[in-house]
Amino acid sequence: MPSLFRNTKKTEITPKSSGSGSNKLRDRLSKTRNALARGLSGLFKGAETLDSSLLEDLEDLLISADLGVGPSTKIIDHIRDIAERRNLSSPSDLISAMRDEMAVILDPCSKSLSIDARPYVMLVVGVNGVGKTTTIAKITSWLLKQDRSVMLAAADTYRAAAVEQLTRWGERLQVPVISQGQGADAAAVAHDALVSAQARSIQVLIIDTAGRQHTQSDLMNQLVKIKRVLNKLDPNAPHEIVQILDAGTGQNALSQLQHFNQAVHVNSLCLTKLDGTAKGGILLAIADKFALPVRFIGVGEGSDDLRPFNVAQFIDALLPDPESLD
Ligand SMILES: Nc1nc2c(ncn2[C@@H]2O[C@H](COP(=O)(O)OP(=O)(O)OP(=O)(O)O)[C@@H](O)[C@H]2O)c(=O)[nH]1
Ligand SMILES: [Mg+2]
Repeated sequence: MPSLFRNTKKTEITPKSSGSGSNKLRDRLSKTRNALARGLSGLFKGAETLDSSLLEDLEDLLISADLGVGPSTKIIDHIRDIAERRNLSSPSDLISAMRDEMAVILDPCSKSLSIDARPYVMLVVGVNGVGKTTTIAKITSWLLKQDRSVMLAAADTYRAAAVEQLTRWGERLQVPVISQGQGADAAAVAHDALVSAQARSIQVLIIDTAGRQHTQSDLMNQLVKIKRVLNKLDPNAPHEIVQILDAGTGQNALSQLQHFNQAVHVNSLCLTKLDGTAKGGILLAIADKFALPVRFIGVGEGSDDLRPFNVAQFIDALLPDPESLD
């Protein structure tokens, strides 16, 4: 094999910022990308050929970047497969091969939100502090921009502050919030909200729930009860159980999803806090294991810091520019 990686330039890790949507996403995902770029730069520097030891190091790098063993192995196998058939003449070829396999792994997650019922009921679940309530506000803001009518339900009755938080968002976004205050039966709140949304012909009802750990069986059963109560009012409700996962929790997100999925059968995901972590690669591990639609990704604390998940844009934001590695 000819010398491949001689004269490799230093990897550029500063994201370009022309202000376009995809470049803004690159800015927000810069922690993950910079970590990958540093690792790749270190690998390519001094490497002369694409040999098995370089591929092993690359696999280790991907695993340590939270992509997980499954996706990392698939990416390396794909690179090896291409290298057997044609010359991979530069790091940019290698990055392109990574990009292609990542797109295959993420493809099953690429199903955008489709509002095909009225009211379309979204039950939002997840462990404590992952960004459920903030994501509900962001989704509401996004839906309002699509001229959808939205109602919120404060079924996190665990803490008074939780009801207040959602009510404040409702006021700010000017959407109705159904609540019964702290200590109320969460399923009763969900029930009243759906009755009200049906009566007012609201397009989307989003139900906030308390953060919970899978070990809290009473709280996990509460989710089952909410689901059952909604189902009695509308056999198709909830139309979507959305689990919110904090990207910063890395591999732990996988076990959170597994446990919630066992309890209530999760239909879709939102991955939050991608702006604050170098663990954004976890989305590949999630995709590989669960193949669930990822509706949105959260990239900040503001109500507009949400992006519908787009595979190509996400990979562009995650990987360093191939040109910067030539
Ligand atoms: N940087 C960043 N912060 C976020 C994002 N999403 C949520 N947060 C922050 O995460 C913190 C927790 O968010 P909440 O929406 O209250 O989380 P929660 O899951 O509703 O929390 P509980 O109801 O207590 O379980 C807040 O400070 C949010 O501003 C995000 O995408 N990026
Ligand atoms: Mg909350």
